[in-house]
Amino acid sequence: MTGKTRIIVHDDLDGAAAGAVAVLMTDPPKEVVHCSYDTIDWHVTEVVYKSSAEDLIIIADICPGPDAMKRLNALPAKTILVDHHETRRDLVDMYDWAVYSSPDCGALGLYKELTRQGYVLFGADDKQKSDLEHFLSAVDAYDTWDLDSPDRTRGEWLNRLCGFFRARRFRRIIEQSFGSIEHLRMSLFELDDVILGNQTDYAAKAVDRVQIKRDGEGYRVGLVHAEQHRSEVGHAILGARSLEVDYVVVVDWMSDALSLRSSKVDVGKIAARWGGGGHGGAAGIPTVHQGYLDSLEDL
Ligand SMILES: [Mn+2]
Repeated sequence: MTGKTRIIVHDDLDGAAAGAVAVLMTDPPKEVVHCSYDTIDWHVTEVVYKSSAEDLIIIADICPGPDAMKRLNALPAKTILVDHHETRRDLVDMYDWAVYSSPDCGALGLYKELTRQGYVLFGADDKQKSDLEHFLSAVDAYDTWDLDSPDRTRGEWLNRLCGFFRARRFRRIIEQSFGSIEHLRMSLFELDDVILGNQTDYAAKAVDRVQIKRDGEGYRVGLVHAEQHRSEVGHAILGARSLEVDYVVVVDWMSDALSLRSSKVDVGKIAARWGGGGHGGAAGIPTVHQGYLDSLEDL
């Protein structure tokens, strides 16, 4: 009887990608756990308890603490750990089944290590293999802050996608598509429900952190930083009666933009004065105009 592949990965984009790599390159049956540093030792303890000598244990983009590493080392089951986090490098270096993959991210490091050990992408054609490699390169550019990489923008987009889907569901999408960009674009259509739910939560949280300012013309301004759902955030703040703002400014440093929204004041005119434009109710200043932000006074 053959054993089970037990996979433990970090619960972020790199971990989800590493989980997909592990699933695509190993034999069934498989079990995948996504975890954080708070829960990794607990999950490893459980795997240690449940595993048999025939199992293959794969841990990637995260490393458990010293006691859990000792317990893994004492197991008869084959274990492969790949991590790139500097903080646990000494621990990783203590065991010959553990690989410190930096400068490669966890997922790319795992892909290279499994390949080195003779594992293959089972049943994948050339396009699927190259899709996965391109996908891993984008994950790597994002996760290791490689700002010069041509894949960096794609990596940022993948990270947002992973945030919407959550790591487990995103991993499954990668397993089905080998990270193909066409398929990932299609997956956006499945996102409506997830996004609508997330937007509402996100906008409600933005209301809690809004700062009230006064602009040069004496208007009461609700200022908030938000990288997503700018319109929903704007509407939520305008609708919050207790804030009584004349207009809202959503600052998005990711895209260097200020979004202005109002139902009382002509924000198009205000934006135009600072090099932007738009309509009475919705306007934008296309690059973050420090002059405008500096002109605001605390209330
Ligand atoms: Mn990572």
